[in-house]
Amino acid sequence: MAKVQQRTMAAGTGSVEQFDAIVIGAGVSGLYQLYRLRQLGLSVRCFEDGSGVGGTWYWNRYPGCRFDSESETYGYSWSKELLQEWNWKEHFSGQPENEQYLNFVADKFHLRPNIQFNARVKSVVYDEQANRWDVELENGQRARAQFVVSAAGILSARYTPPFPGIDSFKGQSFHTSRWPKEKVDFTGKRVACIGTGATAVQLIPIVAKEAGQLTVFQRTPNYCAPLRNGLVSPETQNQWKATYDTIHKRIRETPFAFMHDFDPRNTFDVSKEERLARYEELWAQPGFSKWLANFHDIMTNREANEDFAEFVRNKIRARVKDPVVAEKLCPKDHPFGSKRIPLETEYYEAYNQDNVLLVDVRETPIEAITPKGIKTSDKEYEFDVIIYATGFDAITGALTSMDIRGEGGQTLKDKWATKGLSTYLGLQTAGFPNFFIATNTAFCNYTVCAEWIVEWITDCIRHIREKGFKRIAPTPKAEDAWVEHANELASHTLLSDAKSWFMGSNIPGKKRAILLYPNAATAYRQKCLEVVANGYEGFVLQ
Ligand code: NA7
Repeated sequence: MAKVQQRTMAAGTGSVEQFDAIVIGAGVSGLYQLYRLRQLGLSVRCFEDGSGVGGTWYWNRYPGCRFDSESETYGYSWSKELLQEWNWKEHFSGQPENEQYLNFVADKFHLRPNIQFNARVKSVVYDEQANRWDVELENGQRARAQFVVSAAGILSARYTPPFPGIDSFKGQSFHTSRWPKEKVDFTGKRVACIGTGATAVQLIPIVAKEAGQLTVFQRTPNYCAPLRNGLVSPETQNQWKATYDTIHKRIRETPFAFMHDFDPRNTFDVSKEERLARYEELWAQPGFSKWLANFHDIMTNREANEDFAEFVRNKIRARVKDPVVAEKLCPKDHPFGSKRIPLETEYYEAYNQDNVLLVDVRETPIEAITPKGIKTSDKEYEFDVIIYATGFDAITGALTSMDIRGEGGQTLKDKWATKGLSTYLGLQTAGFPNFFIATNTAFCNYTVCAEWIVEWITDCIRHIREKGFKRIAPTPKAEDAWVEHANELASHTLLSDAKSWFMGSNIPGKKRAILLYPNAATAYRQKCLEVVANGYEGFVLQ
């Protein structure tokens, strides 16, 4: 049974609720973390900024938002009952259904009583004497706990470029990750979309069908590959339900926790004809197979990568009628897969519509947002709606947007401003004892690694309590070695050849370093388990 929570009065500051643990965020990681900590017998409060559960699947309501992971691999694997009770409608499930799923989970496991909604965390401050974290919400409410787990997400701090005049626009404007709950009606409207990342690629074909005129402002074209979504037949649904054990076994063995595994051959081990046949075969398959089931040197050998990149460019050229537009849509300045591959449905066909215009902002940069629309170096475009599909301050942004202060009053923001993202295993950062990060920072099908991470943190907290320890934090030496190891691995891949959120280089001024552990998820998990087997090697337990 969870301990009864207590309230105390901190001198002159009003009521402070006391918990064993506080979880920040009620998305995929946060909901499971709450469930596991409660199961452990801890008193837990989850603070969630939104008015409902879902995290990414709560905030990103833009048209077309959906999984790029196969639905049967994205759902939680930790409850056999849940696996049998939930039916996925589509092979790559859409946002409304994903939000419903996470609501279903919250209800089924009675998680809501432990969640406070509309509760944005402002600060998280460590009291060294008491070994407790003081958490304060934007509304001034305060709570205190021995453990804090941030499940605030890797892609939740939105990024809007600071265009001059951005607040002067008289029409409607939306960032894709803060999309309104009410339907936005584009009928007959003049709409702008800034950005052509994975989000925009999902949104553009849908808005193009509705809007009077859609103008896409593109800085960097992406290698977009066909998603090949479809409805799940009752037979397939039943087959998944009968074989979830096999599905989960498989995704725990593949490098990135998808159903796909690399072809063990090198690209140039096979003849040109055979290679092309293999590319076509991959292209015809749904999901990330084109990336993650390709020849295994695709992300390490520049010529191999270029061979497939040109194949993708030819696919784009074949679909876009105007050769000038087609060429603008062909990426040439970064290797295939060095940025996240957007998966698309009728994306390239949108550019064949008379009401869709592509503006290359490398040729004519955006100079300002004006009351009427967008001014580039070439002309002023007038709009009724501007959509910012401009991405996120990934991984670090959700954490540095809170005032998190550890030992000696050091802020996480300052620590990472000078060092860049610095953690040990992505799970903790030195100087912030009992502060855990429950977000998946491996290259991994999100839920799969999030489950591992939540389970690792839960076991760690259990260990601390059972063995009579009070706190855990990594040593600076172990953390530095981990960061160096991750960057060393990245240097052997083509990942650093692109400006992307993987490298933090999508945000002006952000320190450039690999933000996701660039190794197989299986290797990441193995390392985390080894650390435990070696008595929490690299951590100090006191
Ligand atoms: P991304 O992939 O970071 O894409 C953001 C887009 O916004 C990208 O095309 C950027 O161009 C563009 N952008 C950003 N700043 C500007 C300025 N100043 N001018 C013009 N264009 C700009 O974010 P998404 O939301 O699409 O996807 C994020 C992840 O969510 C995705 O990888 C999935 O994992 C889910 P750039 O490429 O930087 O030239």
